Amino acid sequence: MERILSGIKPTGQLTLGNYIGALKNFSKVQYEGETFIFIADLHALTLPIDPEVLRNNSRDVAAYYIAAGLDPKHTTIFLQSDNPSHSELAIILQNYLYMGELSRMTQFKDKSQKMKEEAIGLGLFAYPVLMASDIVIYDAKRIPVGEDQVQHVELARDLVKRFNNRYGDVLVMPKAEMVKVGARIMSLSDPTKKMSKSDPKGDIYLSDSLEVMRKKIMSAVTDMGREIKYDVENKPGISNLMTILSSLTGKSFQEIENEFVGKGYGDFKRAVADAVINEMTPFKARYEEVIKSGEIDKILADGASRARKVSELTLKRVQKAIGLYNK
Ligand code: AQP
Repeated sequence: MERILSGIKPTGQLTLGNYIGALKNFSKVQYEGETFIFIADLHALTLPIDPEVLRNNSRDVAAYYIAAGLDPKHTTIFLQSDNPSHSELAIILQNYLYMGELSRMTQFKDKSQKMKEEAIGLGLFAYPVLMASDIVIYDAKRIPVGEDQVQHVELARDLVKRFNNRYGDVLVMPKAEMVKVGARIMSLSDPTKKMSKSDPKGDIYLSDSLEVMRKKIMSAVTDMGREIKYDVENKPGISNLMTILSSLTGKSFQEIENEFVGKGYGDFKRAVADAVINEMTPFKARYEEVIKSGEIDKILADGASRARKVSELTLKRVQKAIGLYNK
């Protein structure tokens, strides 16, 4: 059985983008392999975060995983910080990725852009090293991610190639995979920018009430004209809303265009809001149940112990291959 691995950083309120590009897909693919889904709490430290916020967000991400349908009996759900093998492997693998390639990563450039150089943490720069370790430590082949994380998986592939060229067939080659529709949901206030947890405007947060979600969709930025047409260049706002509608209902862009011939933006936005609310109503109810059930800590503890068993074997294999004494 192939291993599938992914994670989400508990850096802020998860968005509809995280739901469509990641969460919903995780629960869809989980039974296609041996699946590991973690809460990337060490990655969340790469930018300043309040300890209490980090703790609460971490619990929330776990609850959202289960609410989205991840099955803890099948899928290993755990906190990254509960498995020290990730960090141990990162210390080794950092020697096989180079400053030049790390400095070319889009996420690093975006996040460090407005910072003074002396304030940019080493962790932010080395983020892809830890991410490569998260992946290869489980011999994971399939990495379901949104579009923004593909570049990091590509770098992990470069690392595996480099490492294996030197030491033989030690690491398993991973591959990023994205949902067909919705791998990059854009901001509702600026549809040329990705919908992001760290952007206070233009996001639909999974924690928003259903009424707030509807209001945000009804006031989403749209484009000139009144035609409902998928055209990212000339109609980025409508195209983004069509992507949301398509990913939640399974309707193709053509079907949506046909359905709204002769209708205006108002009718279309109402349909998008209905689809989001339809999806979010049971999801949010399930989230509340999970939080109340008190089952999260046990799921995370069981997950961590399963994860550690698997990753210790890879770590040993790597240590032995590179010549660490007595491994
Ligand atoms: N807008 C999006 N559309 C589709 N997929 C998305 N993802 C994120 N935003 C969208 C995917 O969600 C997974 C988890 O994301 P992450 O927590 O690892 O990091 P991020 O979402 O890339 O970070 P943000 O939202 O910019 O917020 P910060 O950096 O502040 O935490 C990933 O698979 C991601 O692709």
